Amino acid sequence: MFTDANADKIVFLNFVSYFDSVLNVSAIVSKFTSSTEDCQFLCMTTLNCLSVNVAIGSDLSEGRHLCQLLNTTKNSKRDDDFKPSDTFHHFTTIVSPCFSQPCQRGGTCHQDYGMETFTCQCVHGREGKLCEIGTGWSKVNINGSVCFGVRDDSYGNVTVQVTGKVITAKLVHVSGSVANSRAADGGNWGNPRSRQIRTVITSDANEVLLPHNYTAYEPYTLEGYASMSPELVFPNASEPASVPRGMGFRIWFVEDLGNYSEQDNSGESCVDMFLFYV
Ligand SMILES: [Ca+2]
Ligand SMILES: [Ca+2]
Repeated sequence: MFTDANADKIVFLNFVSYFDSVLNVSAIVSKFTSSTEDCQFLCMTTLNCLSVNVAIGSDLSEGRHLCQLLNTTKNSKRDDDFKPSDTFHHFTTIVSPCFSQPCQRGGTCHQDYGMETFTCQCVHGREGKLCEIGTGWSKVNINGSVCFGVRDDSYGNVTVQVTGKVITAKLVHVSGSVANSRAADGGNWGNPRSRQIRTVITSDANEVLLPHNYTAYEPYTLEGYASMSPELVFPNASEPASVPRGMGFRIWFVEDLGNYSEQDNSGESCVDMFLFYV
């Protein structure tokens, strides 16, 4: 819990609190809950719930508080629907724009709760609203990690956010594992007992881009890395390539890409993909 910088509101989880206030509209659901947090949780798990009124006083027999789930917010209603109250506190959900991690290249997102906007605090050498200007690693998948499977064309999709010149890419393992046969254990990028790597990056036309000079759809070795490495950093290209916003990349397990020996595979790995801008 922390206090909003510009108001006397207190932010708990992703709710803004308005004590001794009520939004006087019809509830989509009214229930008794044991605490304000339980009421907020009920709202978060109820479709269309955008705010709640929670009774200050409890039901004397049960010790529970009336919880009204509302499908609107004070900002979307007439002013006279939102009023001081002796009997209710009001809490409004905020959909934080920081949840989608908009700040690139290690920038830190700061939510402005009053305005429901954000600012990016960029690391040294980066600038721009999203820290998109400057050189260095930039995460391409900004809405959570990207997962790829091992059979039936279950590649992972990544879309470029920032136009620029790129010299290489890296994949950082986040979760999961992939196995290339029933007998093999799962690894980050392939069989953990092998140095060989079975994960590649292609264009959205399935042309293999990384590793470079890769033609057969086969496991490969990458100097300094193996199938359990936490990340794969591909060697720099001989010269930078132009990468436009909107360009698609795919992350593939090689047997799935080559359509061989894929039906005995299992698992899924989830990764972050970064491009190095120059
Ligand atoms: Ca396939
Ligand atoms: Ca196989």
